Parts: sequence; C-alpha cells; structure tokens
Amino acid sequence: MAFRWKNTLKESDVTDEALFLNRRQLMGGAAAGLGLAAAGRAASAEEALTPNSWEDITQYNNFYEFGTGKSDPATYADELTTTPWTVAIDGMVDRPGEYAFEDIMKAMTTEERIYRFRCVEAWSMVIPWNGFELADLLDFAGVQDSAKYVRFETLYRPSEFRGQRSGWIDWPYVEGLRMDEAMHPLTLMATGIYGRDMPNQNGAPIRLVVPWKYGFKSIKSIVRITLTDEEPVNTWQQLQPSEYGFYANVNPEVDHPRWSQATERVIGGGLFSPRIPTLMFNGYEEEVASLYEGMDLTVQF
Ligand SMILES: Nc1nc2c(c(=O)[nH]1)N[C@H]1C(S)=C(S)[C@@H](COP(=O)(O)O)O[C@H]1N2
Ligand SMILES: [Mo]
Repeated sequence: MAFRWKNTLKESDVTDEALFLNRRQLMGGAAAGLGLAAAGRAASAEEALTPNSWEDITQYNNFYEFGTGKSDPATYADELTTTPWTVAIDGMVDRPGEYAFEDIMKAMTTEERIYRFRCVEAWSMVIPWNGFELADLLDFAGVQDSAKYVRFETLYRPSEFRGQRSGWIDWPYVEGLRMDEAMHPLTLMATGIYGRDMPNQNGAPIRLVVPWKYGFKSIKSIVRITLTDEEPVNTWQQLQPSEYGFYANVNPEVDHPRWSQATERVIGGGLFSPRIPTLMFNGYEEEVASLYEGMDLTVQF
C-alpha cells in the first residue's frame, strides 16, 4: 500500500505564490496509521524545499517536440492543443481503453508534491507539482501479473509539434519504468504546477515525474501507457546508448562520459547561480535505494 504525505494547506488555501513559498511538505498521519516504518524514508520528503519561481519552471525547459533551445518550449507552447486529450492504457491490463483526460481526473485525487528535479545536463530546480501517484492509475487499469515494465509515449503531432517535423529523433518520444519503479509512491503523474493546470511547455495535460531519475525519464504530454514484459527502449537510450541508459538514476558517482555528475547548477540563481553537490538518487536515497540492491549502477546507468 502506498505511503502518503500531505501538505499543511490545501490548494484552495493558496492565495499567492508568496504564501505558497512558506509551505512545508509534511508527512501525513495517514502513513503512520498504515503501520509503515515511515521515519527514515520520509526524510527527504519532509525536508523543506523552496520551489523555483513560476518563471524559472516555465521558461527554461527541455521539450524537443518544440525545438532544442531552452526557450523554444515556452515560445511555441501555444501551438499545441490539449483538448480533447485521451490516454490509451493497453497491453497487460484488465481494463484497457482510451481514457479521456477528464475521466482520469475524475477518478484520481490530486495532491501536491514539491520535488527536486535534476536534468542529466547537470542543472536542477525544485518544482511544486500537482498530480496523483502512477500506482493509482495503474491500479485503476488493473495490471496483470505478466507485466514487468511500463512504456510511455508522447503525442505525435508534427502539425503542432514543430520539432517533430525534423526526423533526427525517432518520434514519438518514449520512456519506460520497471514495475517496482512505476508502483513506487514517489512516482507521480503530474497534471499541474503551483496549483494551476500544467503549462504546455511542461508537458500538458499530463506527464510523468520520477524525482530520483534524470529529467529525461519524466516524459511529457503522454498519450499511451503500455504494460509489457519487455524492457522499453527509451528515446535517449536509442539515440546514444553509450551515454544514456534505461535506469538513469541520479548518481553523483557515475559521470556522464562528457561531464561530471558530481555537482549541479541551480536554475534561478542568476549570474551567481550556485553549484551544489548532487545527491545520490537526487536526495531520495532513503526511499528508493532498496529498488536497486545488488545492481551495479555503473553498468546499469
Ligand atoms: N516528450 C518529451 N518529454 C520530455 C522531454 C522531451 O524532449 N520530450 N525532455 C525531458 C528532459 S531532458 C527534461 S530535463 C524534462 C524537463 O522538464 P521541464 O521542462 O518541465 O523542466 O522533460 C523531459 N521530458
Ligand atoms: Mo534533461
């Protein structure tokens, strides 16, 4: 059963960003009630994180469907239409279907999660997401025992995604998770930021957020979720397998072949943008290290 933590205030209590910035994420009493040994694993979730500004989060993006520049997603975001939107859930599930985004939202309860976000390019932010646990959506669809992985696909629509008119990436963008990673309570399907609907440049209307992995795992604008028994080949692994793997766990001890992963540049620091040490599993080690026991993380990077 999933553990949960709640915020001290609900979205309805948020009057402005300044108030928002004063909030802390707290471990909910619910988790203790479930009898989980919450103390250790709550450590990073409980820590006060100061989110980046709305501007940082929505003006400095990676979303190659809109172009490769950091400001391309914000510049061309309006070219994408996100209504109507459906998410196909298929493969090894009991209730496959084309689910309308609104129906998913009716079935799920969203909450706020303030997470660290670390790109493989060695920059980072702190982002206040709104969303629900992927596990809840997978339970809703009914995962069959034969399923070992989850494969995600982004919308393919070159008429609106100008980046898809060039073919250097084999569109659509694809990502994947192992089943235990997908079911982990930190793994979020995000539908908003700062209590507002997800901006297009951040992956509207629904995207994945896996806070202990490099940002490229957090696939945007999802239209298909497939339960499978084969490890999916994700887009960056397909493009450059010597540099990007399937797991992509944040790890300061395993450098990218072309740069160090030991530190990261904090977005929003202006000219004096500080570099801070990168944390193992991006600071979520207590919660997720057990998933990778016995694995050589230098080989399965
Ligand atoms: N479909 C799709 N998803 C994507 C990407 C992309 O280019 N296309 N870029 C990834 C990378 S490299 C990062 S760092 C994050 C950036 O998310 P953000 O712009 O919301 O910060 O989105 C990830 N998800
Ligand atoms: Mo990234």
